[in-house]
Formats: sequence, structure tokens, C-alpha cells
Amino acid sequence: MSKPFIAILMGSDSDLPIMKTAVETLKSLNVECEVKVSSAHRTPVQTHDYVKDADARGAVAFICAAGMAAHLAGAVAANTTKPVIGVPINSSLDGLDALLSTVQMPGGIPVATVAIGKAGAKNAAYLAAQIMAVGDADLAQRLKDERQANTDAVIAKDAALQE
Ligand code: RP5
Repeated sequence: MSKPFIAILMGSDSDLPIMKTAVETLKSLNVECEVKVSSAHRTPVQTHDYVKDADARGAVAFICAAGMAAHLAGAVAANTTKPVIGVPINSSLDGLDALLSTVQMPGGIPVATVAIGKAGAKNAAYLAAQIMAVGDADLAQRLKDERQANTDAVIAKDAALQE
């Protein structure tokens, strides 16, 4: 088994400009990740095989991004009991089609669905890191430090406004 990592999958390389945000966020937290283009519809067998393999090698959670009829997160969730986070991509209909396809999972096969697009990609990475941090005290501390830095930045901005 390799070092614990987060597996990031996307349905198309056209999703990469959005999903770079998730990769960069995990890197900034010093969290290992693998990045893969794999489609629920175009490469269903490869998607299944990758999920089984990544699960066995130590994937802690899966982040899955797809647009349109966004079934990737659901297809991944069907093949693992590790947490699956879905990022709806705005490829059509303002991403609402992808949001509904990702979030409306049948009972027993959950997908933790985040916001559409870049904001969702960023929070997917934080959520995955928080899941990993349950068993990693150093990572938990890095997340707490970053929260504190964010708090300090807002307080400083407000203080500047009051001057
Ligand atoms: C989905 O269809 C992908 O996740 C992408 O968001 C969308 C369009 O894919 P391409 O036609 O750009 O490859 O499967």
C-alpha cells in the first residue's frame, strides 16, 4: 500500500482548468494526490478498474468532477466505501444539470456534493484534506493554522476599514 492519497478524477480533460484549483489546494496543504481523466460514460471499465486499484493502494477519498449528465461521482461511489466528493462542472445549463446529477444519489450510495465550478473544486480539496486529517494530526494542525490565518486576515481588513 502506498502513502495515503486523495484520488482526483474528472470526466474530461476539458474539466482540468477548473480542477487545477483542487490540485493546487491539496498541494498547498502538502496532501498527496493522483489526478486522472476517466469518464463514467466513455471509459466505464477503466473508471471501475482505477477506483478498485486506488482504493486498495490507499486512496483516502475520491474527488470526482464532471459536467452535463454528471454520473462520474456516482459511478465511483458505487465501487468504493471511501468518501466520494462530487464537483459539478459548468459545461452546460450553468452547471445545474451537473449539480442535480451529482447530488441526487439513491440511499446508501452517498456523494458529498460541493458547489458548481472553481469554488466547489477548492472546497472539495479542503473537505478531502479534513477527512484525511482525522487520522493525521500534523495535517489537522496545518488546517487549523490556515483557518487562523484567514480569521486574522479578515480582522485586519476590518480594522483597516475602521481607521
Ligand atoms: C463530461 O462532459 C465532462 O466531465 C465534461 O464536463 C463534459 C464535456 O466533455 P467534453 O466533451 O469537453 O470532453 O463528461
